[in-house]
Amino acid sequence: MQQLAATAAELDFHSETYKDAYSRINAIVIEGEKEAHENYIRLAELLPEHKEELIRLSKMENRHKKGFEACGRNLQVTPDMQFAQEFFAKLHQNFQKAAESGNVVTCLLIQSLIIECFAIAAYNIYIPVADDFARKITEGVVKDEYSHLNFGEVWLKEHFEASKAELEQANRQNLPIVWQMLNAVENDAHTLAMEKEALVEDFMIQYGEALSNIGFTTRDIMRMSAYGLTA
Ligand code: Y39
Ligand code: FE
Ligand code: FE
Ligand code: FE
Repeated sequence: MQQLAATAAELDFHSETYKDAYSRINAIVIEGEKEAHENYIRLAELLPEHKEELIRLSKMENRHKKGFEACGRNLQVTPDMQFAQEFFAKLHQNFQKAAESGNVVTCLLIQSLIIECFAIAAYNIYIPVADDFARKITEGVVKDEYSHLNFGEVWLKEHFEASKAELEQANRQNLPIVWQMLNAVENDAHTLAMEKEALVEDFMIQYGEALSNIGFTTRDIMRMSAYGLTA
């Protein structure tokens, strides 16, 4: 805590170094929110009995996107959207493939568990080191992300026995991608005073709790968490 505060106090939000790193992190967040918006619309088609709620979540993601675009403008940073699209490409592809095949369990694991836990970890770690404008926006957003994670948890808990095998397979395929993404952003995150170790720790806590709420045993969670740790 002491160390984090010292690092945060040294941040110059208007320095070229900070703004350069922000052009990629801000773009990742904007692209992530945009894809989340589209993913919840797709999920609404796949789960017509939850259409209204999923469309409501998709609209929240669109508001998040606008909020983070304002954060970039506030610092006079142009987001590097090309970088961000590449950053999300693998998860994006896997979501599209699953949606085309009607594998709703995989879609939920990718968006509502993995991406939401990634967002919650990143936003929790960002809030104490953000500029005042971005902090207020991010505090509002992170509350919504918990409700998105909750949607996935509740649905998967209700369909646990029928979903278990697909969840294990989707975890094995997609968790390693998260570690690759964290590695790709480690240096820029560090420039913003967000440490990779803290991001990994927060992600694993959220994701492990989610798997537990859905019905996995501690033993299952340990085994599933080990995938891709060396990516
Ligand atoms: O559900 C959501 O709103 C998720 C799309 C947003 C993802 C944000 C991903 C943030 C990763 C940032 C990495 C910074 C170190
Ligand atoms: Fe969001
Ligand atoms: Fe979300
Ligand atoms: Fe450091």
